[in-house]
Amino acid sequence: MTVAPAFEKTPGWLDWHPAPSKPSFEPPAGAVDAHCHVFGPGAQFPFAPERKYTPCDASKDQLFALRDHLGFARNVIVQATCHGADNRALVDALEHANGRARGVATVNASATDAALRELDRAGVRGVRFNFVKRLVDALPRAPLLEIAQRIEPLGWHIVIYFEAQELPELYDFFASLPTTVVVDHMGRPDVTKPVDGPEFALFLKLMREHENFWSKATCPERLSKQGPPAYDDVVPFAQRVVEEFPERVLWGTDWPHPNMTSHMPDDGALVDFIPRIARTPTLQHKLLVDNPMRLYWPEEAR
Ligand code: 0GY
Repeated sequence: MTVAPAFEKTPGWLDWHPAPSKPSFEPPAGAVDAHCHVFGPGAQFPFAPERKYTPCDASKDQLFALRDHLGFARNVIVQATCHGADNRALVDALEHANGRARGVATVNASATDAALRELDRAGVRGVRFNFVKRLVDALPRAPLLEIAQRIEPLGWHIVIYFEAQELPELYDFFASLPTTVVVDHMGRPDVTKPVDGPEFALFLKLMREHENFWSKATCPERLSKQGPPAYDDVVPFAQRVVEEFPERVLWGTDWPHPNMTSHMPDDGALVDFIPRIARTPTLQHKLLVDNPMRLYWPEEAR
């Protein structure tokens, strides 16, 4: 007898890589994978009714096994839109991580102070505002500002996800945010455009003029038009961010790589991308250890 899965994943969705290679690059001791997700399992933690896609299941145990395989010590698990503002799968993963994971949640303005404190207790240290139109319906600004003001006293930060062509319209709103702000995937530049061109210049201006802004130098597999295995066209963009803002960059796998339909990256190869964008041991240590520890485990950071 076959048992129907609780949720049928979106057609064309690629399952995460079943056997990632062992990377040649050895991350420094204490390295943090600062952008990854857990999905479901859907039978235990149902996906949100308002979701724009249905992923494959990707459990906490699979994530922790990948962490160990790649040579990382900790994870920052980011709530993805398919779970909406239901953070139960995230909290479950944090509670079973033996202190080795922290989280970024999605919350509504209606969340009570007690609910925020409970997320904090579980290890949540930030909220994510997602502006990518294929992932979410448009978000009104007023409730986002209200959430920003509510999470500020907890010492949390805000993670923003948007695409480069939306930045001109969003710029002033972003600049008004009161906390540390972390930009996902370098603001998703169009890497067919010049790294010195006006589009990426606006993102660099945001980073230069607002010292509360950080960036993840992540997702070559999403941004590249040249594709695997080298993702060469992403290197100049990521190098620029890592070298100009060495104290304000993070790195992560993005496992299990939601919405990838072109190819499924080998997470080991993604780890081998790190020394191409952070070209010295000092830069690598900041990117993988010092910076994420300062943001997510400040009580342990030196
Ligand atoms: C990512 C990227 C994606 C998905 C989400 O929350 C999400 O659903 O962030 C994407 O499809 O680009 O960072 O996980």
